Amino acid sequence: MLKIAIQAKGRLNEECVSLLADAGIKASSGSRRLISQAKGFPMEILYLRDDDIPQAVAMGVADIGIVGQNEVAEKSLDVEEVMPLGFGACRISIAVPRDADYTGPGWLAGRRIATSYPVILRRWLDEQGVEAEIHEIAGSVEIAPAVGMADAIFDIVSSGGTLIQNGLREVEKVFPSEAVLISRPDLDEERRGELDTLCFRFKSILDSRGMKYVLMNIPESAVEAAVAILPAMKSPTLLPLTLEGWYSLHVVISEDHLWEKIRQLKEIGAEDILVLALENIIR
Ligand code: PRT
Ligand code: ZN
Repeated sequence: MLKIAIQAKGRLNEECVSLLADAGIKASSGSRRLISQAKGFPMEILYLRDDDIPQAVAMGVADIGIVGQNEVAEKSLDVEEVMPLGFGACRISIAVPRDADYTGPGWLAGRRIATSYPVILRRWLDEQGVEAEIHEIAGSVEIAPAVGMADAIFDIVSSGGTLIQNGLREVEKVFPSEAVLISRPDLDEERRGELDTLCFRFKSILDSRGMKYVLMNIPESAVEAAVAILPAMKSPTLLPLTLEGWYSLHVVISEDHLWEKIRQLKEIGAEDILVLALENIIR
């Protein structure tokens, strides 16, 4: 049986619980218990602080985990990144006071940088050949420049709103991150098989995200033009209607292209277009 570690509460918790649920694995959400037995899959769920997840997996307390790539890189422990999960997107960036005369990484030389990610920062500064003073602080990094504790910060940015509120400007996007499935490297055969099953389910869920199932009625004369407009996994499905000379055409379309494709399809004579949600794509 696999033991998975997920964040107990915080930004990643809800998406972890819903990804597991979409994969047929029911976890008790918002549970205050440290550990719970999942329904629908041979799995135990361990609820931890995100900072502790890489270590729990490296030590074998959990077999697998879901955590931000930022935490995986910062802890630099012996865990495998199995697959990115498409949520929790952010970046770790250097930010300086809005009106600082920042000219490039060299500006940081000899200056003080506040961060909760000293390992990733040190690695980047070394790559840049810059020597700076790293001040490790646990929280509220963004207020450090205003209170005179630092000249710059190295912190997580998502919308950038927090930086603006604190009079800071993002100047270097150093480390892009998203939530990732990690595994201990020494899984036995049984658990590796269970992990493969889990990955298969996750992949089919991620593949279907942002996709719509579209059906329409189309006259025979427009079929060729419709096929040329539509991207499809193999080719669109075409079914004859009982009405002579008309077909029902089915296709999966990415949300990004949906409205443009619909406009083109209407132009060539498609009617009664239905757009449906898609839950899984099993390839
Ligand atoms: O209690 P625990 O230790 O588990 O939680 P935590 O408080 O350490 O982590 P949490 O829940 O804040 O974040 C968990 C993970 O979510 C992080 O490790 C990242 O991988 C990811 N993530 C994605 C983020 C953000 N987006 C994010 N915006 N983590 C933090 N932030 C912070 C950011 O530092 C800023 O202060 O949110 C604030 C708002 O960001 P803006 O740019 O949108 O204003
Ligand atoms: Zn944390």
